Amino acid sequence: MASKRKFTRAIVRTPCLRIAEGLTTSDLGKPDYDSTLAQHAEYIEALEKCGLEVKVLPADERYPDSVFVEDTAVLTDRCAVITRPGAKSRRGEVAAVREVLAGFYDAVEEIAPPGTLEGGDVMQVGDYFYVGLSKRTNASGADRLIDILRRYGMDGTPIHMNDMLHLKTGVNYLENGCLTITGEFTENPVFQPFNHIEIDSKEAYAANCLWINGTVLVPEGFHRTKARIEAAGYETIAVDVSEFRKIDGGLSCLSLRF
Ligand code: CIR
Repeated sequence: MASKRKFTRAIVRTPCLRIAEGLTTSDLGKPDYDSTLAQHAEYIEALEKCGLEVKVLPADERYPDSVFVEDTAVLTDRCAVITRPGAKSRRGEVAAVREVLAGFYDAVEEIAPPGTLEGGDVMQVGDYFYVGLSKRTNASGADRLIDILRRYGMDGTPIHMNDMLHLKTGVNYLENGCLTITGEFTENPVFQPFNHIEIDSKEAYAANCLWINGTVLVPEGFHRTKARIEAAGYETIAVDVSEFRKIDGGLSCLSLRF
């Protein structure tokens, strides 16, 4: 596909033994630890197939949700922004990510209190960032992020939302003017200028797809969505993340790309 965007690296974090204690709203049961490890390895392999060098952070037993590194930072080509997760049990996850990002970025910014922000609420479209006001990201966190982005020549806007966990639970940018989109976001005027690959409620989980260097990772088992994305001209890789789904995690949550 035509987008010139290019990622070269990703950061992921090994699932910890306490992953079954992760926050969840689903009724899909508890993740099985060995299966999460196997699926995580498959996920890393998919990132590598897309050309990324993957840095794997060690598991941290203090934080059951720490495998979902996406929520701990917002990465741009000019700066990294360390978040302040709205979920209190996740707040300490940022320390290890801050440390590793300091090795890759000269400019590392922070979301300061009373702001809260989780990376799953941030969707990048070029130099413009859509920031979901979810239960995890408040107006102060969104404003603070947008202030930081402006200092670096970028911009953004807050997006009101009702019932999804994160913005990217329901809308994801596949570059080339194209979004996967579902539920409450489908009719949002802000997203009307884009081409929509509308995901119906039966496959809503698959709206959280992940574009990497022209290939789209799609969760395993969502055949209609996969076919629609392929029909739009993308290569796809199906990745089984069913164990992470049990604690509300999707494909994008499992990595930071830059
Ligand atoms: C949580 O509730 O925080 C985790 N169990 C799931 C986080 C998913 N992250 C994401 O969508 N970016």
